[in-house]
Amino acid sequence: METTMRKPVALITGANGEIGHGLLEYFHKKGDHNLVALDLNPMDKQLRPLCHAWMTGDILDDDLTERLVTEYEIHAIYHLAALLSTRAEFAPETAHHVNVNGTLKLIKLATEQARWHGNRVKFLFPSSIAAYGLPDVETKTKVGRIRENDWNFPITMYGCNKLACEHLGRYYTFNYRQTAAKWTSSGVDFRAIRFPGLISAVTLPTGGTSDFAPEMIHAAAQGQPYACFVSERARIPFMVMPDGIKALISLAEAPEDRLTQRVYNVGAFSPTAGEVRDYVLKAFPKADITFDPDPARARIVDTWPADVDDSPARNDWDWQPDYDAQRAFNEYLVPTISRYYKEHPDRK
Ligand code: AKB
Repeated sequence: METTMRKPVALITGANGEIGHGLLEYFHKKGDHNLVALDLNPMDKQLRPLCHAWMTGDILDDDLTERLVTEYEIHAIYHLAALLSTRAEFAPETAHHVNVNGTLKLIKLATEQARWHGNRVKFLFPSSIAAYGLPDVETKTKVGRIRENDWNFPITMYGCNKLACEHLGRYYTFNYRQTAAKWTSSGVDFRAIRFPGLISAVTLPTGGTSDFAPEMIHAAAQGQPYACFVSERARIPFMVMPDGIKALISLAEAPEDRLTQRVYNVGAFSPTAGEVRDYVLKAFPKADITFDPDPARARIVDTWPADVDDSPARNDWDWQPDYDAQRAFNEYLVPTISRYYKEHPDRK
């Protein structure tokens, strides 16, 4: 007998990216395979067995999302697809279209899904420290760790997009169609994390401005020279990918009545680019690392905070990173990257 039931799943967009890799591996280890992965490019062959299904296409393509909802009942969305900060500056309007209109479209899809199946749809959104904009390095140094509602004056299109999406998520969660005669919730339960620069031992980011740290480490592990595009003194917060995944999952699983806000900072460690170089040299003493700042990218990094105050995340959902800088390098980055390039000499 043919069934008209649709399969309940979680949707991951941008699933081929850095966070997508980590998230799919996390769910696989947990034994949860009810995932549909969506990406602009065909899914990485190694990730395909980790999900129930994968689709190739643009989140803005209506035919694709129509096809998606005819086959699946969506209960959670991890919306990772985005154009990162440096790439977005090359095509700001396209970035707005993908980053904001794409997110709005998926939030709307979440409201429709909630109406269909009667349950709220969790919408997990990776926001970024790019949502901040400090006016100059002097102020950045003086204010130190900053809270979510301070310094929300991004200078990049990507930062503007992230901030806009945070507001849209909050609006749909609390105020959607607030003037209706009989108000009902949109059914969307939006939650966002303002990620620092993320560093993975197995993937490299593309098009970001915090990319200098992962690029420096991966270049050293491959025995390649690296010219860093910010100065030695540039400081922003970073986090290794296992902590990034932990943060996303902890926020997704947090009881809603404990959430005092919908957008959270998370911190781990906050080195200067020079300190990242020192950690890399300790592990790879022959690494050839120089500094050749690119004025535009260096300026962007100078507007991002030196560190973040993540006390709301610590209080509301017990956030605590597993890795400080020392442990990140000694126990995760160096051993995993070294093993990775030994096992995948073709990726060099
Ligand atoms: C970028 O550099 O664009 C991202 C970010 C900090 O959100 N890694």
